Amino acid sequence: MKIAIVGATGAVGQQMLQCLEERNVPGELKLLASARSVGKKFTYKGQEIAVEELCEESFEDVDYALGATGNDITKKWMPWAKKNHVVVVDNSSAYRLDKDVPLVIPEINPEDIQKHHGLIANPNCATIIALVALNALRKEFGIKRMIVSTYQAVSGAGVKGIHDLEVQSKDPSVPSTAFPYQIAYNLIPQIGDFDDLGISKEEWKMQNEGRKIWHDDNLLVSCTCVRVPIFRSHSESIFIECEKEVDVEKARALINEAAGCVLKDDPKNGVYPMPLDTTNQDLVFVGRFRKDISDPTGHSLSLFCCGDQIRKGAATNAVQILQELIK
Ligand code: 11C
Repeated sequence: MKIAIVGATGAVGQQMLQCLEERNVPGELKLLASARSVGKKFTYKGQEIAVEELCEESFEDVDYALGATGNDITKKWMPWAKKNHVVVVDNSSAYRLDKDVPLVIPEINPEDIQKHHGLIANPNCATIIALVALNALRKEFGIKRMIVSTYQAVSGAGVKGIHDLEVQSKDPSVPSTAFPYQIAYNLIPQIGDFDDLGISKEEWKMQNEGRKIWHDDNLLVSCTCVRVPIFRSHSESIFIECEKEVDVEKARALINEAAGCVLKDDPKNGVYPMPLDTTNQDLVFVGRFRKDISDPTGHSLSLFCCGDQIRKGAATNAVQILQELIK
């Protein structure tokens, strides 16, 4: 069995390589990237693998592919993979909302994987982190509406984002390459282009992808996405309005048992989720539970969560899907 990582030299592609090794996924590995990365070598399971140029013939000997390229490049190579009957798990947003493409978080809707026609999409990182944190609460209380504010790390914008923060932390006058403004010592309330409603592409993903993953076309989400000067791990402040009255103690107990979650909720003793603590591991930390005091019905809950968006928000989630596929 041969697995290809397409976009192997980027932040997500490199993390996919590490996750495949950590999880001891069987099979040979092929690393594909653009011409300028050809010849770069990476160690996988003790062996050096050279990066090959992504081209039409790349998929002839490949069984599964993990996609870590942007939308435009993904649309170019997807027909090449399809022609060779390669089963693809793709991290771009190019096909996420297509009807015949399952959009999967393995802790939530693993059964959708089997409905694939050669392509399974990995959700947006902020969506994955929020939905993993909320899934058990949704099952118990029923979520009607969510208000989410994200605090998204620069590595969500890839290696250029990491470079901008590193360089600008020392010299703020260096222009950004990944962001519209200086990111060091700043916040930027824009991730993706805005539409006529003033909502950014990233902000739409939480509702559109959330509806598809939870199979709930009535889910309502208001989202504000903000880029913050943090290297790694996205954080999210979340308000949920539920069908049933919520119980804070019950919520804590549910998160304590929930797949993919770690309960971090003892604020008086300084215990709450923080992005430094979730960096370079696969679980979503959830805490700061409190009833929303502005809702007298008691149906609303506020919380805070953090997760490593390159791991669980991208590479780990894709590798988990692959593991389900080859099980
Ligand atoms: C960011 N969430 O932090 C974005 C990156 O839809 O997969 C991933 C965009 C996506 O900039």
